Amino acid sequence: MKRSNQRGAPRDKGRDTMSAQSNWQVRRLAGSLGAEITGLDLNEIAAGDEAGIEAVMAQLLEHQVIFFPGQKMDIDSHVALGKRFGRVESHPNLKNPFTQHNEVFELAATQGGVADEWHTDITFEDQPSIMSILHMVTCPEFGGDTMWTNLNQAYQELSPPMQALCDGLTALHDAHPHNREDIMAVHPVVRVHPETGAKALYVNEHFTRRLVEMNATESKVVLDYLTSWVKNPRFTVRYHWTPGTIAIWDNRCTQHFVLNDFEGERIIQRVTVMGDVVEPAQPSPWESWVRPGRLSATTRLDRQLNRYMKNKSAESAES
Ligand SMILES: O=C(O)CCC(=O)C(=O)O
Ligand SMILES: [Fe+2]
Repeated sequence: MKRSNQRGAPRDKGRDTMSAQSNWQVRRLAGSLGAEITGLDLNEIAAGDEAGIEAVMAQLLEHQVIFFPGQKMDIDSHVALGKRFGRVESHPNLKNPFTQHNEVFELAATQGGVADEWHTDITFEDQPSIMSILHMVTCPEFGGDTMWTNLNQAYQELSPPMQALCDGLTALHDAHPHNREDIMAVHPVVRVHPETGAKALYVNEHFTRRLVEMNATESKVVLDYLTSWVKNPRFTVRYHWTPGTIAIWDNRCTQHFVLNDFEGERIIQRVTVMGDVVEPAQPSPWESWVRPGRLSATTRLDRQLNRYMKNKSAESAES
């Protein structure tokens, strides 16, 4: 049976998985999520047998974001590690002028690459990313920490009436931060984790634009509330980087945010595992909002949603 708790869910570990991690030291970093793991070489896991990958996945499901300090990974091994978990892809919208590897995405602070708005990666796609694997290549002497928040806990600590409302909603996401408002996807506001069965509050201030079943002003108030609720410090962990650290996070139940409080360069490289299917807590019992009445100045608030709905019905008519 699937189990769910605030921390994600430890899954039953087979004997091989247990022995693969018998020398690991796992140190929890906060009450809500996050653990630092030492005593292993991720290069060996990338090249090794299935038990090592299973063990990493078990730790990820339990802690939602895991950190491996002191690793010495080159790009090939980083990509190989990602491929052990699924299909890897570079960033769909952002150009990557810094590396030759097209599966790797690089962010350099001096080129404007600081992700200082709370988000889950790539939620503007129909099938967003399952997990991200980050290599901290260059980090500042002070500052530049990254925070993660636990979206299972954020959901669980909503009141029952708010949970019931959210369970039946969906939300429109777009790639506006990359100047691509035309790339849109609709996802449930509450999703069910395919492996742990835990429900997560799946809206983020970076990519989520609109609650589909509500009018625009209701949507704004509720979405503002939910996207600020997930930032409750009690749901978070904050990580201070050292060069060479590898972090792996589960995009199905977390958001993250970079503190833009540093000087000089900060470079990260990311391999992104794709192919997520977003399962709702329940099908929405409500129709999508279509603003009744004639066109007016406030019609602009519904224009993007209407465009999305039109595109979708054109697509389904074609197929
Ligand atoms: O720079 C970081 O710590 C995280 C950047 C980020 O948002 C990402 O790689 O998805
Ligand atoms: Fe990100």
